[in-house]
Formats: sequence, C-alpha cells, structure tokens
Amino acid sequence: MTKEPDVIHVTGFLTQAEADDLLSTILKQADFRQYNSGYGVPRPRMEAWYGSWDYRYSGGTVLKAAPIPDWLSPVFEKVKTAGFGDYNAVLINRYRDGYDKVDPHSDDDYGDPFPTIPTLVLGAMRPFWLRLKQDHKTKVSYRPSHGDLLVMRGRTNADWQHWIARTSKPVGERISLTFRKK
Ligand SMILES: O=C(O)CCC(=O)C(=O)O
Repeated sequence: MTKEPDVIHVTGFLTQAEADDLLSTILKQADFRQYNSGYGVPRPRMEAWYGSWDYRYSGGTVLKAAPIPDWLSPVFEKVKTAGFGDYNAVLINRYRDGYDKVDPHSDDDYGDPFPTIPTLVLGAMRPFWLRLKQDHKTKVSYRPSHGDLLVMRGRTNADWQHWIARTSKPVGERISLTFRKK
C-alpha cells in the first residue's frame, strides 16, 4: 500500500477557448437533474448521465441510459488520444455553489478492480480530496481548475476514496465529467 495515490493532473488539457465552449454547451444542452439518494434526500449536486446502460447508485437511484450527444464526441476522442482510455459513457456533475458536494466514495461501477478514471473539470476550482481507505487519515488534495484533467490510475480507486467537500467560501459553479466504460 502506497501513501501516495497514483494520480496525474494534466493542467490545460483543454485550451481556455475549448474549455469555455464546452462549459457553455454543457450548461445549455445537458439534461441536468437533481436525483434523490436512496433515502429520498436530494443529492447535493446535479447530474447528467450519457451512456448505453442505466447508471445505478447504491440505494437504488437510477440515471436512465441516454445516447452520447455529438457535442461530447470530441472530448471522448481527446481523452483517448491522450492515452487515458477509450470510454463509452460519462457522468456530468454540476456543483452549483459551495453547498453542493459529493461525499467520500470509490467508483465501483467500472467492473474493473483497478480502473483508470479521468475527470475533466470546468468552471470553478474546488479541491479534489483523496483519503486512504485503510486509515481515513492520510489525505491528499489536488486543485484541478477550468480545462484540467485529473486521472486516477492503478490502485488509487481500490485504496483511496475521493470527494468534493462542501465549503462556506464563495465559489462559482463547477462542472466535472467523469468518463466511464463497460
Ligand atoms: O466532481 C468530481 O470531481 C468528482 C466526481 C465523483 O467523484 C464522481 O462522480 O464519482
């Protein structure tokens, strides 16, 4: 077990203009909804799912399968060309302000014990936290901002949980795209 996660932070993965364009297209076109957790409580962020299978959260929430829109194809291609994998689905998360968050978790829907998980960030910078599952104390954070790609690799998802913390600081809207495959 390493005390360092295997994470690559690619700054400027998209140019400023590409990132601006994609952000404005997503805000106009993506079918964001606020889903409930398994206990009927609204999840504190909005989500849009594009993939050929239903995306299921533990607790029973289901994001229905939807075709990947054409305007997302170039970004899948760019992730593939950069050598981070060939994906066929994406979960787009929208954190409207500092109140929106996602709690510590691992992504266990890849059907792969050691998945490579690229996350493209648009909009405001929010620290991306990781903690070791073994002790919940060893923590590392990254600061991906508009147009950056953060890639978790190797044992990272197996040994670490990741999250976006709530903050009372004024922060703008943040969008993340997490690429998935089956
Ligand atoms: O928004 C992020 O950067 C993290 C997203 C995430 O952890 C997830 O959707 O599984």
